Amino acid sequence: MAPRKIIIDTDPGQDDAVAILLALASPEEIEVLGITAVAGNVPLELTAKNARIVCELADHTHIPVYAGCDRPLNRELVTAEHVHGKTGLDGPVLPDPQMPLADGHAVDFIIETLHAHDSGTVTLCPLGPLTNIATAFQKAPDIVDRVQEIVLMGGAYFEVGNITPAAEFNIYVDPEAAEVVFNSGAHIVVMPLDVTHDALVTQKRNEAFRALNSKVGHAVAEMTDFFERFDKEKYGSEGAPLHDPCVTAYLIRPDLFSGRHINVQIETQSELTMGMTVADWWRVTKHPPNAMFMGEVDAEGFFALLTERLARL
Ligand SMILES: [Ca+2]
Repeated sequence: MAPRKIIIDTDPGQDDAVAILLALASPEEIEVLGITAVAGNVPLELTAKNARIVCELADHTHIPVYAGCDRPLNRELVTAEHVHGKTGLDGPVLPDPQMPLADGHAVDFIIETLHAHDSGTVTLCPLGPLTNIATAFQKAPDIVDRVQEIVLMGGAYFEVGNITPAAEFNIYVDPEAAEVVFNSGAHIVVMPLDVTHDALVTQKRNEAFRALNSKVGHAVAEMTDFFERFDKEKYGSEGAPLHDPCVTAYLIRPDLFSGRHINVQIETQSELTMGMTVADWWRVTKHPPNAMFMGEVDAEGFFALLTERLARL
């Protein structure tokens, strides 16, 4: 089978970095057409820089990296330096990128790419707030039907929230954009906190990255070491959750995940529960399903895949 063509829309972020590395390490299953940066974990200037740092870490400097929206559709940007550090990629010491940003805006790249390829052959992989994707859908509504699938990290149901008691960070930062995407009619697969909080980098899994004894292995071990501190304090968990790599792992091994095809609505009105993903897991409404909302991951299989693929870089 031909590899699946994807655009990674991202706000790196240590876990975004690992998600990108997993995709770049898997050319048989995944062809990365480009990477689009969005403001999220840290401001756009840093996410656009970090995306290039990651490409250079993997020696994939031919991948075009575009800068996108620098703030949510109609809100001030909320960032997460408290989790990811000042640069967004705190942990390893990595050189500033030499590769330039690609010319043009990320939103235009998304639109042009969907126009240039056969309908139904390009998958979007958002790993941050959905601002770039929603802006593209608003600017060129005809591209929605051309998207093969949107596989995104965002939201939560049973785990509820991580940035507020009710909301997950990516959706909270730009709930209006999330609403556009979830109501678009595109085929959506969601990796919520319910899944990603089971993808924990335990000490043993961190050591497996380090034992790769490569530039990439050491960098990933140091990145996950860094944001582990935060999660251990917050949740008392045995390691940091690797949120975003669940998206790229799904493209390679969908069988590692299971969930339900259900209706998911985004809260955009209440200040108390802003950005909540109201997921009809128990199917108590008659609202039609609009998303495959994942609930479980085979964590052992996920980390085995990740470690095996990172060894290739
Ligand atoms: Ca992210």
